[in-house]
Amino acid sequence: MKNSPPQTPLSTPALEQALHAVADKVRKNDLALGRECRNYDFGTNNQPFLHLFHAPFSLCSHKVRSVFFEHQIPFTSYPLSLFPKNGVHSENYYPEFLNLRLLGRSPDSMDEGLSESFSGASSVTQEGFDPCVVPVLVDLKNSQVVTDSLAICLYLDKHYGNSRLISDDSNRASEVESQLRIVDETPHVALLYGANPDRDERPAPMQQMLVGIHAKKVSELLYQLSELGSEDRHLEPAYQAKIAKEKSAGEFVADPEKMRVVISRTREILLQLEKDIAQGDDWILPGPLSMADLFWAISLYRLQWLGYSHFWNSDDSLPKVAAFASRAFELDCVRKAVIEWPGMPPSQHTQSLLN
Ligand SMILES: N[C@@H](CCC(=O)N[C@@H](CS)C(=O)NCC(=O)O)C(=O)O
Repeated sequence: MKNSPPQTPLSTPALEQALHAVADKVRKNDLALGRECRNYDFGTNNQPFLHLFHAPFSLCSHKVRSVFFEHQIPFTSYPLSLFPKNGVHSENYYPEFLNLRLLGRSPDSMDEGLSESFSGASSVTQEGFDPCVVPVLVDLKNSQVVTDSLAICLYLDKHYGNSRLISDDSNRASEVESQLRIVDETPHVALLYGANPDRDERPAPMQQMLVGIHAKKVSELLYQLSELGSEDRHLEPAYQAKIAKEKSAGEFVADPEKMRVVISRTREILLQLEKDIAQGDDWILPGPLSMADLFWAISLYRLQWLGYSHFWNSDDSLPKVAAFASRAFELDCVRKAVIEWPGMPPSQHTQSLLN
């Protein structure tokens, strides 16, 4: 399974050094970005040993934050700016960040190249390993770096949540995990970066911000490449792979036919979800709340944010999905980690959920 973290603990001093190299750099930017990096200690008053590098609007970060909040696992939060802002370059492209992230590349993704192409989703199983993305979890207690949102969620649940959101029962665990994979393979990235060629309903400020975004990302990557010191030359292939991926993503989302395929694929995924919920009761799977419910809540919230909730809302088209969404958007962990998280950009499609 490609979502497994490295098994062998890393050397603690090397890990602490890599962690502080990124943390020190991003802390210097906090003032310029008006950003609060803080400890969520959930009343323990202990210094958390889990450190999360993430971003306010990143769907992969939403999944991880919701698991942290559902289990009330203490963590130190470093929200990164993924786009250049107020004179600060994209923080996820800093060499210090790539060095940290590459420490967490799982053994089963080592034999494959870095991700260079774009399918519309962000699943590591489909796309391969991207060295320049959030979230990244650093666990100083177990000396581990975990780099994929699904892997991080499974890791947190297993090590710090008594497997409550997955289950100790192997049949149920595999049902939960198969739902997690469906969400992971839903083309959320294409739906964000690309317009619906027939009716673009993404919030206007986001539409404007995304004009020429892939070229801007490439220029940020070229900037970091040009500034690379001799000690970081080993990162050149990682930057080159990301440049190739961003060029491919830019071409993908500019192609109306590809976007139509992505949209109709999303609709099919939701039709299947309707059938799956019909087998259960209140949640996606029968029984207690599972990680599948959190992932689907986050996926549906993103789709609604982007203007795609007509898939389940219009003319009572998918009533089970609609009922699930209303219930799931009330979950405390989803509200705290996603809907009310500071820095989430507004959307006219989700405004009513904030009141
Ligand atoms: N498979 C990875 C994908 C991570 C990913 O694509 N992260 C996005 C945000 S959701 C990102 O950091 N994008 C910034 C970029 O590509 O420059 C995961 O699930 O963690």
